[in-house]
Amino acid sequence: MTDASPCDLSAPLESLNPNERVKHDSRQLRGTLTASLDDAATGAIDETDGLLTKFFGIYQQDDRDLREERRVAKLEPRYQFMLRVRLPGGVCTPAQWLALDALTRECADGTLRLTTRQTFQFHGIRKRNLRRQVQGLVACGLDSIAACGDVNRNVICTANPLLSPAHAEVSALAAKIGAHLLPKTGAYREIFLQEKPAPRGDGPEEPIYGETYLPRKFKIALAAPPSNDIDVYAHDLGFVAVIENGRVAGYNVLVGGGMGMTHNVPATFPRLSEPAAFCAPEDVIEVAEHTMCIQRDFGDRRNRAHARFKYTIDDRGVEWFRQELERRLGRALQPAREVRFETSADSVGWHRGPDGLWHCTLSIASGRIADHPGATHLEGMRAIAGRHKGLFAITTNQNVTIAGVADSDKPAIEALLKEHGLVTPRSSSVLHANAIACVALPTCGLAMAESERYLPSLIDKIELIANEAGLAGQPINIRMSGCPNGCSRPYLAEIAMVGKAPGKYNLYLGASPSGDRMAALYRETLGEAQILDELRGLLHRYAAERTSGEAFGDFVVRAGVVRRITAGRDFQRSEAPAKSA
Ligand code: SRM
Ligand code: SF4
Repeated sequence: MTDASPCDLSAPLESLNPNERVKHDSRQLRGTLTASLDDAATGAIDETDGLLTKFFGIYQQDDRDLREERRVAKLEPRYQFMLRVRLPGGVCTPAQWLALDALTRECADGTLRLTTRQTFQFHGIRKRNLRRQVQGLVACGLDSIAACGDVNRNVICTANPLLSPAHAEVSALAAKIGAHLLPKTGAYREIFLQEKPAPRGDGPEEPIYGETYLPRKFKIALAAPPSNDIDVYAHDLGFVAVIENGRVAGYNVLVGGGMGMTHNVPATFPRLSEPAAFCAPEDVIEVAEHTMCIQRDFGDRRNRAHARFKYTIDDRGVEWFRQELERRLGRALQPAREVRFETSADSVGWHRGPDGLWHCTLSIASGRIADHPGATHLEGMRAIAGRHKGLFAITTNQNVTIAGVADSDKPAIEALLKEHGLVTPRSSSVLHANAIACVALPTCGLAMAESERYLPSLIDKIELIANEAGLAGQPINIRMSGCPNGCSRPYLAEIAMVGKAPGKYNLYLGASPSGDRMAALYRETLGEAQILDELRGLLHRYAAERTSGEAFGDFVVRAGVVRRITAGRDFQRSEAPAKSA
């Protein structure tokens, strides 16, 4: 199916981004990683090896809260590692939950972090514990291969495969695509599991990726309408299930989405994916591979700020892509079909599925599961995992669904939720439930402002204003990112704060609640008091002037508070007229 040739590097390596040389020279991601891990003189690894570990879901970080103190004490930064789990479709078993829980207490910082792409992150792993951490993961049937790096990442899909046969089909396909596009290098097993190199045939070790992998990360998502919980338009490649009579008839293929940008650099912009074609379920794997390989061959390897698939599509057009895809497939595809999304939100609380089983979606503040006095969430989830017989499904809104609970097991789980403070007025609030905050400080090296640690308290204040305006219970999705990279997909929020400097955020407004229109910049560089002042005026106006059923994001666009964004290219152009504080 794949073009047999590995990555076509027609340009000399020297003319490309330096990361291309690192990948090329790494012997399929081996580099000098073994020596780096074995070097006990430092808590860090070699810088070049640090680029390679990303392909294994591992980032070197340091605790930014401790930077100054350690600098003054003439100590090296508090180096530590973040590890992101590869969790196809965001689903794990209770036994796997228990294993992850034990691992974070043994090797990491004693917390589990649910990410905006349906998986777990561990933070604070010291170098000496990295191998143990990976080995523990593999022992429970998981790993972290390709969770980061210039490869196809975790394939995500509408949460909870137990909801219906169509959901199960979509979830199984997500896992299949992920497995098909997994890098084949033996480096992970050799370095972290300390296994002997596996015997190889004559072919290349990476038949799809070649020696330089992809120009940049590549993200695939599958949506089961009417839920757009996975924000399908934010992905490089999206498959939207066309569901007929409860079964998946095929998928619309969407290409060219992505969120990242740099403040005030208009050549960088978030962009929503566009429909390119419709394909049958049995064609999806082939379409996914060819699409990824089109990006492998045409993506910009000179400039990493222009290397995502969204720029390839924006520069060349969807029609070019469709023709190139059909050329590689050797057949024509049908046009995309009509689909309708209602919301990107999660429905928090208990819901009974058509098969009679219960599903309980828990709102987890900023996705962090930890133990605090009166809120022993890690311990509570451990106790639930100890008796739950179904699955855990992570949502991209950083929540978790305890899926597939029988009538007879529900009271005991409810009691544990209560005992461990997992259900509170805050967690039942619609504003909190669908809020998303990226990790940001203290671990993210790119953070310009707080996010995870700050958003819940800011939402408490926004909620008071909303209640005072008569909007209690009105869902509005609110997202915060510590920098413009957009890990919380803020440009798809009705209200978004994007970090600019410590304590200062750009305020974006006006995405649609179904995730098919981006927000626009409203004000720049605001502190908390100014954000709350602006929102007070707008929320009161919304309460007074909204039409029946009109969402906040739709209102601010209709009322001309912000412009309607119709193309990624226009996104940063809208920044110019916004008022700074
Ligand atoms: Fe992200 C980089 C965290 C979802 C766009 N992201 C990072 C790094 C690894 C920082 C770094 O490069 O040093 C962050 C690690 C922080 C930490 O301490 O853990 C980080 N991204 C996250 C997570 C954990 C946020 C969260 O709070 O959940 C999400 C992990 C998802 C996962 O499980 O795979 C996460 N990142 C996203 C998303 C959302 C999505 O994919 O739906 C986006 C926007 C969509 C997109 O890719 O366009 C996103 N992250 C970025 C970017 C900008 C990429 C770009 O095209 O410009 C970066 C920076 C980069 O790649 O250079 C980045
Ligand atoms: Fe870090 Fe920026 Fe992503 Fe937040 S949005 S996790 S600050 S890279």
